[in-house]
Amino acid sequence: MKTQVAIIGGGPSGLLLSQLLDRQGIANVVLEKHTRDYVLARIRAGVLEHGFTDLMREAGVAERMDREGEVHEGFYIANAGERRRVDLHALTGGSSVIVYGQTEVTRDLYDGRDRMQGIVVHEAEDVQPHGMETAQPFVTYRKNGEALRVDCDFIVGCDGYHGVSRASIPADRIRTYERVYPFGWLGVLSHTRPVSPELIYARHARGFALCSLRSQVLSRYYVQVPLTDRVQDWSDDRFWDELRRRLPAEVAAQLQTGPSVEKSIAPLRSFVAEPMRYGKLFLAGDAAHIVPPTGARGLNSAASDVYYLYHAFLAHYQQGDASGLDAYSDKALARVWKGQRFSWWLTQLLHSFPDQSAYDQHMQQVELDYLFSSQHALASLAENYVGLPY
Ligand code: RFL
Ligand code: PHB
Repeated sequence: MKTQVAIIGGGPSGLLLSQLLDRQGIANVVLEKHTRDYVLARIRAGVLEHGFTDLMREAGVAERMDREGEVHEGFYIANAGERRRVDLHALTGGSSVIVYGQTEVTRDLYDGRDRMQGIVVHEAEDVQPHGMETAQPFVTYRKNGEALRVDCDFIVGCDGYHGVSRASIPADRIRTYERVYPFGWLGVLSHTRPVSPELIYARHARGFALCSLRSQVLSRYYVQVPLTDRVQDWSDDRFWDELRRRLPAEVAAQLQTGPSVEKSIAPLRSFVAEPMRYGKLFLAGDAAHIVPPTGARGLNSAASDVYYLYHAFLAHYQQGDASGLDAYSDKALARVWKGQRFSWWLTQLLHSFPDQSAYDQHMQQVELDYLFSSQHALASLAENYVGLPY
């Protein structure tokens, strides 16, 4: 096969870039390791910022998101039995977020690719980028036992944290920064009415908890757990009991419980790889950076990479201007690091750490007291949560 841009990974980053490029007549191929059903079964993000939703509209795949996604103008932070609202709309001069699951985003992107007869190869095995430092890069893979090759102008690695793209860059050409947290999030999806119409982020001595949702009949809840816990340690009953204990009493009393339809544990990690380019290979999304989910920045940071890269490819192919591609890594990383800062700060503020001293606990408490006593501090939280400008 011959194409202009070979995209490794068919998650939200790869599919969104593919869809945007195709609509501008830039040929591309997506190589995805897993089946479509597998990709769609992963339950992940739920909160989308404006930059992301605008990009979905530009990609022509926003119709269902605009119809079914819920606009949220605020969320709550609970602490010591008390719940206080962060009024995103008032604090940002009219901004908000959209609650719409990553699963639905991915489904809409697949439908968009189908409508345009885009090439998305599933179950592509042993995908490997080559010749990144030459004028003729290419990607090899196997499908149904057959060895195949895609020749291209550029390769984009959208293959997530465990992908092959970043791993193919020589160690002396990439630097990584990492912080691993000593806990994970146990998440449960259930066909129950959400306990609150808006998200609740709860700090508690027993550990953090989050009440989120996918719709008014589908709830998504998380509790902080030690990394040693396994999903099978957590019966539904144990999960609901623990969640109730970490919520303010009046919220816990309202909690509707039911069988879980999905239950999984995600470790928390902060990670950045620099630069996000090696010759003809560009990295985007989780392939280059990871945040703990606390600030709802992961998918949104992936979308800003896609935005910068998409515009850089447009300038290259439509005006013969390579400056956007040359500036991509620096531009994307400047915003990525701000997302890292926000996610690290909110994680630090709301979780209990195993080695936390009484002093550290006081610091969390006073930080929250200060936050809700200062419109400036609240406005800073709000502007980060709805997404910094591109
Ligand atoms: P993905 O989604 O990991 O997709 C990468 C794709 O590449 C494929 N792949 C390969 N394909 C070919 N060859 C290989 N060698 C390959 N290796 C891997 C994989 O099968 C996969 O399909 O990365 P992408 O597209 O960059 O998207 C990133 C987002 O998925 C991620 O940032 C978010 O889910 C993070 N996240 C959240 N982000 C938000 O913005 N808002 C949220 O509310 C939010 N909540 C969350 C989250 C992540 C969570 N977990 C599970 C860590 C909540 C949780 C619990
Ligand atoms: C989710 O609904 O899965 C979700 C929402 C907000 C977060 C993280 C996850 O900060």
